[in-house]
Amino acid sequence: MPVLHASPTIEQFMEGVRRRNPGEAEFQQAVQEVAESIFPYIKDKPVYHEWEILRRIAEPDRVIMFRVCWEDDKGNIRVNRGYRVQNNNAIGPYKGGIRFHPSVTLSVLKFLAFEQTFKNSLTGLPMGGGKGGADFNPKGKSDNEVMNFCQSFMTELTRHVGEDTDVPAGDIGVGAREIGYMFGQYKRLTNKFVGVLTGKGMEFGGSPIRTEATGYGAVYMMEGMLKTKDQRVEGKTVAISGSGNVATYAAEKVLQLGGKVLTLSDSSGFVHAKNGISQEQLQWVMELKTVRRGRIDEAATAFGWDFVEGQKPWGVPCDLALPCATQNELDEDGAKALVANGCIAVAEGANMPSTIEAVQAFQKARILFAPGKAANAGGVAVSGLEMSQNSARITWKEEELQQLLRNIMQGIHDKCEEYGRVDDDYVDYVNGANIAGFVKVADAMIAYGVV
Ligand code: NDP
Ligand code: 2IT
Repeated sequence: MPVLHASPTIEQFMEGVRRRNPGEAEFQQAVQEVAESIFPYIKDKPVYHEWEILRRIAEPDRVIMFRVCWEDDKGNIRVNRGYRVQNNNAIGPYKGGIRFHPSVTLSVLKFLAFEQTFKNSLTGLPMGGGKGGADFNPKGKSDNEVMNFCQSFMTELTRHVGEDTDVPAGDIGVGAREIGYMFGQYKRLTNKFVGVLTGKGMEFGGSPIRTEATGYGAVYMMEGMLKTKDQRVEGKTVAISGSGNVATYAAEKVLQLGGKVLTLSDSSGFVHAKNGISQEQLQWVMELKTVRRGRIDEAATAFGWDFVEGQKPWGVPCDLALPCATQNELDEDGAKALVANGCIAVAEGANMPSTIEAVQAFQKARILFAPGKAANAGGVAVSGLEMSQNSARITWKEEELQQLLRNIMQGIHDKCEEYGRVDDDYVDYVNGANIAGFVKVADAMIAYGVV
């Protein structure tokens, strides 16, 4: 049985993390943010120190790295690097998305798998944390090239995943098309039709509202936060970054609730619609991004919006902000600009879009701020419900899933409030999410002993 030795300080703990994971800036950042919540919480709970719980969660169960060879349309052999990080399966099979983007590194996927462990715990569903991907750039590739890549990627991944082992889904650069190709390859190689992936098409085991769930869920989280201040989304101006799955469905929910969406972005810059974006215009952007795979400035040209090249939207005055593109896209200057312009609430649709300094700026200003692991958990939550439906070989009605998503987001909000309330006026949702996510995983790990 473990003995109580001197507990490390947070600095000593982080020094160890940095030594063991050199050069992995994103991973170190994600661990530090969580450690800053957990260390004060477990100060008077020695059992978590004795069992080295945080040290163990911050060491992935395993990391799989592999070569992905494929042939492009000109007959050239191309080589990419694929990964699956299986971080922790204390409370359920590994679960988390697959990202295809040239910026994918081991550090990025380790940070995402670590975050996913806490996020999945927060949903209340039985899912562990994992993440995978490749440094493959889908931009400019033909459908045939994307299919070749997905099939080759899945040929290796098939050995490591399974409906009770590890269940991947989409993320940046991986949507319905890629999930279809990967599911087809898994089925072909194993001769099994099982729920090994989520985010599938409705014809082959997908769940109603999985596509909308992350963006809608982020806005439900925002609603819950605003409610604590007797405020609503209706009538508020909203700055959103990104124009992919999360950003566009977050925008749709804002419109449904009577808010005004001022901005969207992609990696080339942001568009500013001074009078707000309409549902028809949003639909056009969705088609631009998922079918024609064009650039966001085309929307500015089509609708007479401003296009600001190479910039983020955080200088645009707004009441609410939803960063929904990628990690570290909102820095200290962006956060200060939002606060100075009167922004009252930020909910992260993306994973870790705010730098540590940006989060500190929001906390210092005591505005409402929900971290990604709470605010964007609606996507993986509906993925969890897709797994349940696949196991039972049934499909639930859309209205049921809509209600379940709302309930789960409400539950996440309430857990964050329970663990994160500082005083009558302020909830620290970062502490709340980290601690609430940690406790369930930690208690399961203690039950298993030293494994
Ligand atoms: P998409 O691929 O659908 O969209 C990504 C968007 O972000 C695009 O607008 C893209 O622009 C932009 N973007 C991506 N990388 C960068 C970059 N390095 N710099 C600037 N802009 C960038 O992905 P999702 O909408 O699915 O994911 C967005 C975020 O949400 C990610 O952080 C993801 O991890 C997170 N998330 C996603 C969930 C899901 O269910 N899909 C669930 C929970 C979180 P461009 O078109 O130019 O590449
Ligand atoms: O970051 C995330 O939560 C996702 N990309 C979704 C994961 C999932 O398994 O649905």
